[in-house]
Amino acid sequence: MAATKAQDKAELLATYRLMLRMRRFEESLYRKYREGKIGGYLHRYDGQEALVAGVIPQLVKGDYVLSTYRDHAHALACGTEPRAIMAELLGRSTGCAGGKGGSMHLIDPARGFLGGDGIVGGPVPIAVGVGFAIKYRGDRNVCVCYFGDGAMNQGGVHEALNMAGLSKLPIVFILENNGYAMGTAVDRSTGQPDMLLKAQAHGIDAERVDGMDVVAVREAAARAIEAARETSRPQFLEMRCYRFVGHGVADNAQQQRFYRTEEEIAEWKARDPLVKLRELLATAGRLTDADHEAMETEIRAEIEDAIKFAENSPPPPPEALYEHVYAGALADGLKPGRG
Ligand SMILES: Cc1ncc(C[n+]2csc(CCOP(=O)(O)OP(=O)(O)O)c2C)c(N)n1
Ligand SMILES: [Mg+2]
Repeated sequence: MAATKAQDKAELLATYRLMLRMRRFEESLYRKYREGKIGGYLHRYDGQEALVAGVIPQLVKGDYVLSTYRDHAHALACGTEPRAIMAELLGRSTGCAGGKGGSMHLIDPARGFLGGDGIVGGPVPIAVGVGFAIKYRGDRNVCVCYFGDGAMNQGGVHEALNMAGLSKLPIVFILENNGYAMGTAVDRSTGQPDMLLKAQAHGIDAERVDGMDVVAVREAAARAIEAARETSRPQFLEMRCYRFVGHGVADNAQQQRFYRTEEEIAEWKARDPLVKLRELLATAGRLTDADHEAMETEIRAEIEDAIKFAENSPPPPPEALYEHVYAGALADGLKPGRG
């Protein structure tokens, strides 16, 4: 793990707490899924927490975040209430998307979180629009856009990267390179697995980061965010990481055997970013076992509260089907009873 200055230790403790919340939240969602309380898909972020916890807390008011369908950690880091996230996953009207989006479509515009996206590569062209708006209005903000290695083979992603590079838009692109797009390894899906070359081909500054080391992520993110904010040059960070669980809930241990080995999974789990950061903080005298237990208890209570809130909330009413589909007059025309 990269060395860190003493004054950063307090922030690292907050980072650790956030990562632990993400991990415990994912575990609770999986339990709810198995109880049959969550419909549709569920993609967990276990193992990749550093990519979000090392970046989003460095943003300021007015900055934006876009994510993929693997979006629970991003929402938590943006400050979306756990109650609103849990209720969304359980399909309740109190969810952050009114219970109509589910796991892949968390959203919280008031906190700058412009949402998850079920379309592979979908957030990248949207980030170009957001980056253009920031620049057009003369704001000093940035847009952070997350996407996966599989998205790097999408046509729209390259068109968007080209526009960002050409128009010098204040975007930090974060490639969550976990080595696989569902069951397809990176080197089985592209003739050029060097992701930095792909970004640089569009005139974008690019850097590779160890996504298992949250200190390294924080440092690279600080540089990239400042560069995008100060110079409006887009930045691209390829973060090497690994998802500890299957692609989605349907991708169980048996299915994963078709594309990755037990040894490979064990090697990456030995580099668990939570364990590494806990060790760093413990060695620095910043996190005792008792502190850790207290943190766990608080987080457990927060999750139980979110579950209770969600389970006591009603589902969206049938007429909500007509809301948030079209804007303005067209939407009014579609309301039931209006012809
Ligand atoms: C345009 C599009 N094509 C295919 C899919 C089906 N699909 C869902 S996730 C996925 C893999 C994407 O992998 P990656 O971008 O590496 O993200 P990861 O799941 O590893 O986080 C695919 C092909 C989709 N959702 N959208
Ligand atoms: Mg991937």
